[in-house]
Amino acid sequence: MSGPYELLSQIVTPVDLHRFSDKELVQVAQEVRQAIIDNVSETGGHFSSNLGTVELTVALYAAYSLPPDKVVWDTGHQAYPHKLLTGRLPRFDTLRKHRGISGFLRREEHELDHFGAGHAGTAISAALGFAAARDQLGTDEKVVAVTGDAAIASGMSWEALNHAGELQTDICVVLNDNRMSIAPNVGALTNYLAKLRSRPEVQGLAKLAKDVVEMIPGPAPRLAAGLRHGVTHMLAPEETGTIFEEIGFEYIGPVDGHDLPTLLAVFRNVREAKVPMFVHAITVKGKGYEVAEEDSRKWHGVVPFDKTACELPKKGGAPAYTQVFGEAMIEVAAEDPKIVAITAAMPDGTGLTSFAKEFPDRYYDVGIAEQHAVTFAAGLAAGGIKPFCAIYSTFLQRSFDQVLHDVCIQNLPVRFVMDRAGLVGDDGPTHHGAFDVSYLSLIPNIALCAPRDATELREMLRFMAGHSSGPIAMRYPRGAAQDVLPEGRTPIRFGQAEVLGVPPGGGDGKPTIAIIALGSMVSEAWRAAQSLAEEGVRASVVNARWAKPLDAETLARVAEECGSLVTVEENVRIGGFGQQVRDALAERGLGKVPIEIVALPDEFVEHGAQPIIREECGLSADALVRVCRRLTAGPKHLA
Ligand SMILES: Cc1ncc(C[n+]2csc(CCOP(=O)(O)OP(=O)(O)O)c2C)c(N)n1
Repeated sequence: MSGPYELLSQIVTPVDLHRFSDKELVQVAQEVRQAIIDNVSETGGHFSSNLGTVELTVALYAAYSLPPDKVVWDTGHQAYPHKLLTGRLPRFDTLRKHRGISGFLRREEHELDHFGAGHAGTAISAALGFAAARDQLGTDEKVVAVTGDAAIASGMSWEALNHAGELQTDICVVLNDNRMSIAPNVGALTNYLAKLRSRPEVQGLAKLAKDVVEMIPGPAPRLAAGLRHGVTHMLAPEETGTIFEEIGFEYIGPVDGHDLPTLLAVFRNVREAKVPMFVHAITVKGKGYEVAEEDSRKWHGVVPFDKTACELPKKGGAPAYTQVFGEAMIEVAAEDPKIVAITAAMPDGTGLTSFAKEFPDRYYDVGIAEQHAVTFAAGLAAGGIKPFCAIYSTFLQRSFDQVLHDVCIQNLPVRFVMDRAGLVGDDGPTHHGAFDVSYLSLIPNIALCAPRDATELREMLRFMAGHSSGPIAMRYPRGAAQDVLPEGRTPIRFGQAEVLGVPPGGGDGKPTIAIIALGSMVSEAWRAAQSLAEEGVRASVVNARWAKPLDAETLARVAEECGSLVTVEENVRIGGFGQQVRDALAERGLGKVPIEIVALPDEFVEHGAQPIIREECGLSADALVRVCRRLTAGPKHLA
């Protein structure tokens, strides 16, 4: 078959690569790159990270035998070449779409997705687990972990390297070093890697490895010994010991991660080694698509774009919560010099990029180190500073013990700001912020609020700045933050809900049902109440504002007045807002008031466009209308 993917379309599984000559593998790489450009420009997805791993993946998969060998990808946002080399070309146009293939690796999606991820820093631990399992079972397959220069700086990666150095088992760690996280990479380790890249004696090594390999016909296990004992040491015995060698790895590199012949030579030999190997590959994010090479940050994750014009569509519409937070942060910080902001490698994602420019000395990017970010914030708070720790809901899961043990037990006034709380859409289950109401509400001392719109976000942030009696967190969703509700607002007070009442047009008389909504769901509740009003059902809407402490007094009053309640939240039901409302009412003797809890199910919600998956979970105005109709049609326990 000829055509744009002449060779790639013949590859169903990576061992098919063994049939191709090294020259043909260069063509395979070109086709993989083209398939990424062709498809991601249609579907959106991670772009620059995947263009950077094309040659690395082709070389690895041609040199190793998958299966039975195993490759574990860190995070998975750079594993589209892996998907394309494992027979998923025909479905690649469904990438990240509802019921299509995932943007990350998933064990249930493919047998060669050996280990699923989405959060960074897990690959070396998981790969070491596979290697130890192999040793336990007495088999002899090879195990490789591929990790990025930002992911490798995370605590877990170092815990795993430390362990691997001691186990001295057969494992290969490939460092995909492109000097970039999403934004430019940070931290002392980054500076160290830069030093490694620039050492002239080390730069010669890859070439030496290649030259020697080329002199040996056929597979070259003999060279493995040379590599194992460090070509490095052969060349410059004293100066070239790297930190990776010091902790028990044989270090190979740096190698040009786009030079396929060199990569093939290196991996074919590394595969023969039986001790921990560390291959340092230098890559370029966005490789082969000029604008993405020039600005890989902008092209990290993209929406569909015009691949010929090489342009991303202009952003329009209402500002996102992220942007509103970023602006509000600058406002509150301008008024209080004690305010500082912390991000864990997500300056753009959290909206702190402008803050960083405005207050460079009051801004900390700690890298992919959410656990450290939280305890660092605890230290800052204990030292008399007002830290705002901006971490996505899903990534704060990493820091549960730091929130509990370092912040909350000591009642330290750390301010947590959780973007992407709720269903995020195309990134799927690893990224949905589905749990924070549950995992934070169960911790004593912390307060948790959720704004209903942009204006309320600003007001809550200001409230948080002035709240110094203990830890406090705010959650808000991915997406636009327009103000959609009626004019008029009540000021933010600690632990107090806002009763919005029945929308205009609902007629006179007492409401017969109340919808108690948290944060992102307030606008849906309001829309539902508007529809119900048209049908003559008077539904009162309460903007809960606080998941903790609950405004039990107001909720009890509303329950008595309306006689039935629906709670709605973008968090799992178990341990969530609704269950707490039900408990609070029961404690006040109102356990018989009919109450329906609308929340995320006790399962991992799949990826797909936000409106589609919200609707599937019943988190939409239409779904709320149906629930309210059912409840108001049923018998009443309270008049
Ligand atoms: C625990 C965690 N924090 C933050 C992120 C968000 N994130 C996704 S990719 C990425 C950068 C990864 O950089 P690197 O490991 O160098 O890989 P590259 O993108 O450069 O290939 C970040 C911060 C994440 N996925 N997981």
